Amino acid sequence: MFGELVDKFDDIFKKLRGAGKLSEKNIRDALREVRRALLEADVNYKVVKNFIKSVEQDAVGEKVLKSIEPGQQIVKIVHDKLIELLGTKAEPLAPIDKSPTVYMLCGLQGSGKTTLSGKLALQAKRKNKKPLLVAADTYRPAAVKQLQVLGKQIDTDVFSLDGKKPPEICLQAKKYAEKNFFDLVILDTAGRLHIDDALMAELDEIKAKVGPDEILLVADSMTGQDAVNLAEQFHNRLALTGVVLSKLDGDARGGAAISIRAVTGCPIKLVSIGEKPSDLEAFHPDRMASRILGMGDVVTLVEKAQAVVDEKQAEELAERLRKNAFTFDDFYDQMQQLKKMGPLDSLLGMIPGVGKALKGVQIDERGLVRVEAIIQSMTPEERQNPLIIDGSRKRRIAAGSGNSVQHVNNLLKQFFAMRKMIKNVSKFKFKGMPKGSFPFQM
Ligand SMILES: Nc1nc2c(ncn2[C@@H]2O[C@H](COP(=O)(O)OP(=O)(O)O)[C@@H](O)[C@H]2O)c(=O)[nH]1
Ligand SMILES: [Mg+2]
Repeated sequence: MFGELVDKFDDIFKKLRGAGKLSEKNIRDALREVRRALLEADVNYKVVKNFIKSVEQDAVGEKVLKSIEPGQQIVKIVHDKLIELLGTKAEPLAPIDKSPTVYMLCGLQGSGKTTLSGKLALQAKRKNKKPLLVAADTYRPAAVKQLQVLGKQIDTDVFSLDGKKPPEICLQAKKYAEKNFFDLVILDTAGRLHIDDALMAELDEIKAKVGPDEILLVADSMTGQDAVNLAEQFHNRLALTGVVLSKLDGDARGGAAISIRAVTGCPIKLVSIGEKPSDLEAFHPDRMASRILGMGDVVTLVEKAQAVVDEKQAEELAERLRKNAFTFDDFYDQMQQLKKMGPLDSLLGMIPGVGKALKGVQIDERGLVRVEAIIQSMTPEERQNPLIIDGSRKRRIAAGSGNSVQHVNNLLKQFFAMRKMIKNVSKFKFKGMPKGSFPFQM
């Protein structure tokens, strides 16, 4: 996320921190670099201008210059101002407390509306709410089918009506949800290639007929300033309740994320960080500012872990670790939990300093697939007691998983080394997070 911008901030801050004594000129030079970095990240130029002005007001003064660590002070000022720019505090979605609550999604074609529908449905299910997906895109031939496939994948009902216009479909869906005790209705509306009046009129009509609790614009963060302009136009016409930035996992430069709130006044509520139904995060201005400034985001990482790690399971695992009874079954479970947390590189990027260290390194998720295949080719007995795996068992496992004996050997070696290491650290409380075990070098 925001790779280049993060790097530039890192360089600028390193210079500031290293300077010891700062002069007003040092500071102005640094701010000029900040300005350039933001512009190159495609942040709206007016937003940049105001941002630099407000940082400058606080940064160039006796108080900062005479402080013990002026460089650190300036980093803090930039951080604080960036949080302000991003919206200060997180704005959660409207609670799912009606029968039904309605979320309406809109945006251009390909921005990620349908994908987001699935993510929101999954999130609702995890809170024990019953969601209904509504196929309100009747223009693209395969759109209804796409939603039905997605619905099946996450085990969620999909509402569709042949031969009706989207506003009517949405209204009927809401009635259906009322009657059948759904908690949340998610309207997956049609997009267009560009904003046009017919689209806006249709969205207006849906809004008037259904009275949604949330009107969310899905904006593709890869499109930079176009996303900002789009958000402005949608907001003027529909009075959005929030923006969802999609595809933030890609090589978006950050311009959309940093400008949208300031330009439109509309809060960013969620960010979409991948194609899988679980790749969704709440937007927290403070955490996002930390990530942009290369400070990592440990809070989100811990939350992700908590969402997928079963507390009781973690306790049991800790107990087994203390007794040195860690098996390949445990190992496999840990891998599955890690996978549920999201794409590996986006997780690593949240650890302070790691994002930078891994720059340019392609994380090879295929290594994980190989490890999985090898473990799956073991018998239950071998998984429980890996010490019995001798030469002929190794050859069988290698053949069964489509790997070489060398690969099996590597995994066993790493497993035993890890078990030993875990035993040494298990006097500390083990919280269910895989420690030092990933990624594998295979
Ligand atoms: N990498 C990435 N791809 C996404 C994300 N959201 C959607 N996509 C992909 O973008 C494409 C268009 O998404 P879709 O939901 O069909 O867009 P819609 O036309 O707005 O409904 C699909 O290939 C999705 O898999 C995201 O957050 N990250
Ligand atoms: Mg769609």
